[in-house]
Amino acid sequence: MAKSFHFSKASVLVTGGAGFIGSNFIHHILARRGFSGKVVNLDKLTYAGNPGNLAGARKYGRRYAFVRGDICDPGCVKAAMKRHGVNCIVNFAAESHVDRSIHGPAEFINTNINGAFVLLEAARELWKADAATRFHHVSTDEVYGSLGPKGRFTEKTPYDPRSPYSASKASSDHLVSAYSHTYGLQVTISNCSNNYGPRQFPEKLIPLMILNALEGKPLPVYGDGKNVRDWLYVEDHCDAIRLLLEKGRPGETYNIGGGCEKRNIDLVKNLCSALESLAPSAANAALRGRKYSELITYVKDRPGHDRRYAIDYSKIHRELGWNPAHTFAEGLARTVEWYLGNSEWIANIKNGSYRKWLEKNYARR
Ligand code: NAD
Ligand code: TDX
Repeated sequence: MAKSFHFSKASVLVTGGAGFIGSNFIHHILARRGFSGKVVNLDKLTYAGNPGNLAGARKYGRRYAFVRGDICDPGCVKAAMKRHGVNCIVNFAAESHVDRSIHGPAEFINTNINGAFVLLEAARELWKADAATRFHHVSTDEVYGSLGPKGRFTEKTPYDPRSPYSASKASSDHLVSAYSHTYGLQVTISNCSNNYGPRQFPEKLIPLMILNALEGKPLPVYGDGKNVRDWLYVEDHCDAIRLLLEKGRPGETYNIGGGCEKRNIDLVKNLCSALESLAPSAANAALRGRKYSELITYVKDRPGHDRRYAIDYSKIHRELGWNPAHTFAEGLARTVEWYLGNSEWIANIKNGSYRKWLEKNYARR
């Protein structure tokens, strides 16, 4: 008799679990009552992967394992799957920063497209032995392109990616979808809007602005600052992915969003206000008497900068009852508090000491 898939007991291969969303997802599911399965974190530890993001996961003993490896390496992927009896793959691993994709697209093509292909092939092999094997692909709203002043992206919006990053994510989405149609692999895809929260690498808008503000450095706003993003607290994204793994319909795509559209300039001003209440500029010597908002500096625009993103998440709400649980004000305050309380994490990134630790502990074989 064919096996059925139960996420609560699964052996889950999480790729890219040392990054921002992947690490939050691992903490989220391991801490959840009702999840008795196991997590295997397969991460290459690029500049964006930080083993410190999983500090605390050791307490789960044999229910958590880390494998340093590349999703583009079929041998490594298959060995990790076999060793840990994997029957569920959640693919977070990616090159994720749009600006980097503009300056150097090659690694985006490699990891985001070829890496997804390697994972799908490995999953197809597992699927021959266990047809219930599940594959969830984590993707972005950027595959849909740019919106005018009205409307929101639905799951039926045609793909129109505009940056090397979004084009590579769109390609991987198509591959995942093709493996469902062609081979009957049990896949789900989620396309999510901009995340923010603890452990985000300080190249992305919110953590970059927090760190610059605390050091009294300029807060660089691209172009006219009127580009709009739809912001979602990372914990809400993790909760949505878990629900999709528990109850999502295989073969389907689900949009996930915050229902929280903000112009970049307004967001940066909100952030300056949050910082004023949690770490007043008057008490920060680096500010030399200035308010955080006085650091805002308009700079040259990002090439091909998408104007507006907004997500219609009514499908996941209707089918699975999901809603974002955090308001933007709550999420932003928690985020600022996290960065204020984790100066060692920040210092390790700035001085690169975690890379030395990483090379010592995870030397390539
Ligand atoms: P991130 O850059 O913080 O983390 C990416 C992780 O992937 C890192 O730990 C890195 O070491 C790992 N990685 C990179 N290349 C690898 C490879 N070849 N093999 C194995 N591991 C590799 O990214 P993030 O912001 O956490 O995004 C995670 C996923 O979510 C990505 O697929 C991204 O496209 C998607 N997404 C992100 C957002 C967002 O706002 N950050 C929104 C929607 C979707
Ligand atoms: O210094 C900055 N100044 C600025 O004005 C930076 C880093 C960004 N911006 C703008 C560009 C965007 O309009 O802020 C907005 C957000 O920028 P990013 O944080 O770089 O995110 P974005 O390009 O929107 O992409 C993010 O959301 C979708 C993630 O990086 C992607 O991985 C995800 O798919």
